[in-house]
Amino acid sequence: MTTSEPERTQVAIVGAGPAGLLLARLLEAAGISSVVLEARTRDYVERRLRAGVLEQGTVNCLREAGVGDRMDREGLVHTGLELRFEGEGHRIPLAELTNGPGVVVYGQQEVVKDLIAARSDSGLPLHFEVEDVALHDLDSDSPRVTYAQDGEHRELRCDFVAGCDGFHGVSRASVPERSRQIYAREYPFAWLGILASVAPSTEELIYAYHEHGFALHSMRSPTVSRFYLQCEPGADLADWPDERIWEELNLRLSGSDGLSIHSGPVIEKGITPMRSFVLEPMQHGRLFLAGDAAHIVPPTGAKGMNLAAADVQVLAAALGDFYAHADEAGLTGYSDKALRRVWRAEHFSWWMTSMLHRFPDHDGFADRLQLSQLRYVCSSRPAATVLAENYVGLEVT
Ligand code: RFL
Ligand code: PHB
Repeated sequence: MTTSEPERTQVAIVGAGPAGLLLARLLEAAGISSVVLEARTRDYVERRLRAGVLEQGTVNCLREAGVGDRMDREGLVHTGLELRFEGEGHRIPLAELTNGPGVVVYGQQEVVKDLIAARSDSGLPLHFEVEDVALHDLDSDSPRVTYAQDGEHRELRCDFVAGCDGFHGVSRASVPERSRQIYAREYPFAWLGILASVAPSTEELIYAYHEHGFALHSMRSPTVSRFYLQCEPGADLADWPDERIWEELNLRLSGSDGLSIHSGPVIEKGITPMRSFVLEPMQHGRLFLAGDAAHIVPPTGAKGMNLAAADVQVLAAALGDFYAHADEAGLTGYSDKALRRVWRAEHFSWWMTSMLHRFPDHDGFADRLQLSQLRYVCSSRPAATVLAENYVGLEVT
């Protein structure tokens, strides 16, 4: 393999998910150079089906970054959501309870497509299909990232490395064990998710608690629906033919109001493990971790992508202060500031997950506690407001 001349940039960004791409865009606006390195192909990254709910803070950030036009045209504004239990739906009026606009349902891969298109229009470096990414000299003022591309060894010299490479990336592993703490929980269930080309059977998202387990009805457009079912952690897709999925969705989501789920061709199917995970601090020397590289939440609170966007807003502002005013306070405080929001989201996501899923040790006592909690959230305005303000996204101080 040949070795090319080292490349130089201010911030090396590892990973082109929402965290890495949005950081690159925010740095571009601040006049800070960056190179983004991504292990997968552009096509793979643009098709990877994941989150769907954007908090207002994320929506505003995408707009201000000049990548909100298609989201504003195609995103679905939701002013409420439904909690369903004992076969009855209960609406939580998110917008009314928070005096705000609610949330926007717009697929993560659409956000990613918009950010990649903007990066490519600006003609700035974003390298796909890089291999063997390794981080070096993170304790010095001039860290390096080495990688391989197109049969060549390459080296990227920089001032800072942003580790935005998700839960399975290399950045987190570059933080020495002695310098970090990990806080984690595995949940004893997983989510089976499908995307189907069928009109949604509801206008707003439905989160359902049912004796067979949790179910969620979400959507992507007037003709595409997204559903999730709680399943065994080691579930095999082969045991979940489409008919079984539709049957189970109908069972868990239907009720006395006559709601029934329209079925249609399943475009995609996958199983997602459920875990909570936080690494502290989110920094080591000149390496700053953001998004899933530093933390995971179970998807019940719809928080993962929003946290990734919040992290990089804090990081971009801190890097802006460093380059514009030689002010390091933002970088020094990055981890503490980001972690305050992370832990709020960790708690909310754990709470939603605990309230809505069936646990293996489920008994009559647990059932009555869960139902009582659900009834309380749906009947007390202050309790509903707790759910609503966390769901649409809090100002965390
Ligand atoms: P990503 O999206 O995983 O991107 C990381 C990128 O890094 C690349 N990479 C590498 N690149 C170079 N070198 C390496 N060694 C590399 N290793 C990895 C990867 O290929 C990838 O492109 O992390 P990021 O940017 O931090 O974004 C986080 C979000 O993707 C994630 O939190 C959300 O999808 C979570 N999530 C949800 N979040 C929400 O805000 N709202 C939701 O409604 C929501 N629903 C969900 C979700 C996640 C789900 N799954 C599948 C886990 C629903 C589901 C089912
Ligand atoms: C989704 O539409 O994919 C989605 C919505 C809400 C969640 C999780 C995922 O809590």
